[in-house]
Formats: sequence, structure tokens, C-alpha cells
Amino acid sequence: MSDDQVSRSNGRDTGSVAGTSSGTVERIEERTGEAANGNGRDAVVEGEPEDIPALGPEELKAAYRVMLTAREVDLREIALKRQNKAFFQVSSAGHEAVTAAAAALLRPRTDWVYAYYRDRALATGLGLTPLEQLAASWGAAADPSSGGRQMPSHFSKRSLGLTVHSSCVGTQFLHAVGTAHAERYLSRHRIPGLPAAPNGDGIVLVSGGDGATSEGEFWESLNSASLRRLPVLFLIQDNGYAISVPVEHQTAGGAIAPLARGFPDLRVLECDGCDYEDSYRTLQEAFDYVRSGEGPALVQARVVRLLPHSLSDEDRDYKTAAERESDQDRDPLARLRDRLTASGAATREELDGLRKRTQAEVAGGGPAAPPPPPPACGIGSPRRGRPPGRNSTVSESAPRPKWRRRPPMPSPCPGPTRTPPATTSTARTWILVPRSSRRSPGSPRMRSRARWWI
Ligand SMILES: Cc1ncc(C[n+]2csc(CCOP(=O)(O)OP(=O)(O)O)c2C)c(N)n1
Ligand SMILES: [Mg+2]
Repeated sequence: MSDDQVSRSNGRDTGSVAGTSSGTVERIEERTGEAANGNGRDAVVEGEPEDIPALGPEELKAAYRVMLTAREVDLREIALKRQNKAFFQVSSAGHEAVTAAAAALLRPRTDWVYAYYRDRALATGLGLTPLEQLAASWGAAADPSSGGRQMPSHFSKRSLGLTVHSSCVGTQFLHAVGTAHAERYLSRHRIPGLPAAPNGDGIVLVSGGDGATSEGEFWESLNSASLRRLPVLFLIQDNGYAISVPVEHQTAGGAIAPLARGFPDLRVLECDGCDYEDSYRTLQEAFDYVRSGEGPALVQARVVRLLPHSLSDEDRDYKTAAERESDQDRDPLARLRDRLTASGAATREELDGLRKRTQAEVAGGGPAAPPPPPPACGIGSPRRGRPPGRNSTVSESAPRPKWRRRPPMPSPCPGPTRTPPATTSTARTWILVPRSSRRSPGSPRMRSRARWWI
């Protein structure tokens, strides 16, 4: 959907989504339960471009399977966290439609993907299995991302072109632009020792939240991508919050798309990220533009965060009951389920059966199945060494490095020579003395001066 086809509404699609019979959705709804009143967020976009055909029932069912799997993995991880078997949980519930659509449009092993922690449906659609995802939750060596050392939901797998990323929000944008630049450069120039182009004609999808667009890296990357007309698609999942900070308090004007429109050659589009078909159409237009080589694109997808920021957060402290309830009304999984049953593409029984099979697959052998083994060098171990993962040079049988105390550092400066100023204050004040000075021979002098100088 192009940006001139977007119209702002009061954010409520009251048609068919409320009162869904989906059990997965009901479980998420159980945490709320107060009357819906609307949260005033713009959500629904109208109009359909006529040149892009509607999706067929099989494509919609395939999308539903991906979204359902992602939701069930989230629910399983929440259960494991409550049993203290997973050490962290950050949910993608509410973000599944637009991310599943992105996965359907990507070419695995050709395109590059820089995901973020709400991209479970994207990772699932690309081929990251539920057990591979849960291995990260357990901190297990089988986790393809980091061998169990990264936080859960930091989806990556080399063979899928799903790159590893940091927990610092926004860092992925620059990595994505660098990759696009390298991809294009290597497709035009030969560098001895490097392949002609890592992936041939691959493009780069980078995904992030509305809050991450406040980071400098985001603007640096937009500038570079626009300047060089790089093949990057920026997918911004706007759920209205950066943890507890509403987007209106974080982003000038409350939305990123209008701010990005000044960049030359950057195609800026918006969509209802809770609606699979609208997301698919909009992303298809963006992908086509980026693949044509004309420049980068940015899609702002309006989504909802159906659960708190993470399981360590309490959204009742900053979202009203009415807002939480109206978020549930936009649940993308329930919407697609209703769409499938209303159009006759699937029956309720069929979808219930699919859900049972998905739950069994996610449980991976039943709820009592023991978690896979943790990494050989456990998290929290006082010993240092690289994990025995794919890229490691340390084998499990190699002797472990010995723990030793670092030698004291020489004092970086001998200390000032001037007389400390006279003070009339009798208040006691403190400063932090650097660790190196505390260990250095000059440290008693520095500590005594510190008392005079504040
Ligand atoms: C550089 C940096 N600053 C702050 C944080 C803490 N933090 C983690 S997630 C988050 C919110 C990000 O919000 P948004 O980009 O909208 O993504 P959402 O969680 O809403 O999907 C923040 C501030 C961080 N991880 N990195
Ligand atoms: Mg957000």
C-alpha cells in the first residue's frame, strides 16, 4: 500500500476479531479482562492497490501456520520461564503478521536479514525451528545463534542468512547498511580472497522497533542508504511503546514515516502490521522497489504488543485496562483465523487440529522432556574462554585457561602538585577512585586528595 493510500482512523477494527475462538488468543486475553474503550492509536489503513493479486487460501494457511508456531513458542517459553527453565522471555505476540509476511517475501540464503527480538515469526518463516529457538531460552549448546550464550530471541542462523545481532537497540541498522554496501561492491569488483558477491543479488532486510528509531545509528544508516541508494528495506514495527515510553513522547510527531520522507530515493510506506494481507501487499511493493536497485525503502507497520515488554516488565503500570483490551482486539493471529474461517479456506476444526499438532511440535517430545545440555563452559562460570561453538578455536578437550589476577597497572598520572583549595564546607563527600589508581603505588595520595576536592 503506498503512503498516499493510507488514511488515519480511530484505530479500531471492530469487524470480526473480537471474541475469537482461538485458544492461544484466549490465553493471552486472560491477563486482561476489562472493558474495551479504544486507545486512540492509528491502526487501520484502507484501500487496496489493484495491480497486486489477492493471496490464495494456501498462502494464507501457510502464513497462519508460521504465525501460530511463533505464538506457541512464545507461550511455551513463558511456561518454561515460570518453571525457571528459561532465563528470560520477550514475546512477539502482536507482531506476527507483518513479520510472517516479510519471511514469505524473502529469499533465504540469498537475502540478508538483520532481525530484532520481536521477530520470532520472521525467524520461524525463514526456517528457524521451535527447538532451535527454545535452545536459546534454555541456554543450550544446541542454540545455532550463540551456543546458548546470547539472550533468548536474538534469532540468528548462518545458513538462513539470519545474522547475529546485539542487545543494544538500533545497532543492527548500521550493520545492515554495511552489508548492503559490501554486497553491491563485491558484485561489481573483484577482491582477491573474497567471493565475487557473498550472496549474488541479495538485498538486506533490517527490522527494529519504533523506539530504536530514536538512536543515532538509525539516522546514520538512513542517510547512507539514501545517499548510495543501497538495497536495504527498513521494517519498523511500531507498537507504540519503547518499554513504557509512548511513541508520542519518543518520536517527533509520534510516527517515523513522515519524518523519513525527506530522504531522496527512500520509498516510505505504511501498513496495518496486524493484518497479514495488508502487510504482505505493502512489503511486496517495498521489496520490489529495493530489488529494482532504485534505492532503499522504509515500511512503518503499526502493530500491538499484546504482552508486557518482557516477562520482567509490568505493563499495567503504564497502559490502561481499556488500552490493553483494545490491543487484544487487534491480535493478528485471531484476525487471520477469522479470515480463514469466514472465507471458507479452513474450518474451525481444521485450525484446532493444526494448533494441537503445533503444540506437540513445540513441546518437542512432551512437557516432561529434559532440556538439552547447556554449553560446556556454563554461563556464570568464573573461568574465561571462548565457547566451544561453531566459530570457536577452543575444543572441549583442550585445557581450560587458568584464572589469574591481572598485574597492577602503573599509575597513569603522578597526581597534581597544586595545593588543594580551602573549603568552608564540613559536609562529607565522596568520589569513585579508578580501580587502577587504587592498586597503584600513588593511590593513598589520590584518595586523600579526593576528600579535599569535591
Ligand atoms: C542502546 C540501548 N538503549 C536502551 C536499551 C534498553 N531497551 C531494551 S528494549 C528497549 C525498547 C525498544 O523499543 P522499541 O524499539 O520500540 O522495540 P519494542 O520493544 O517496542 O518492540 C529499550 C529502551 C537497549 N537495549 N539498548
Ligand atoms: Mg516499540
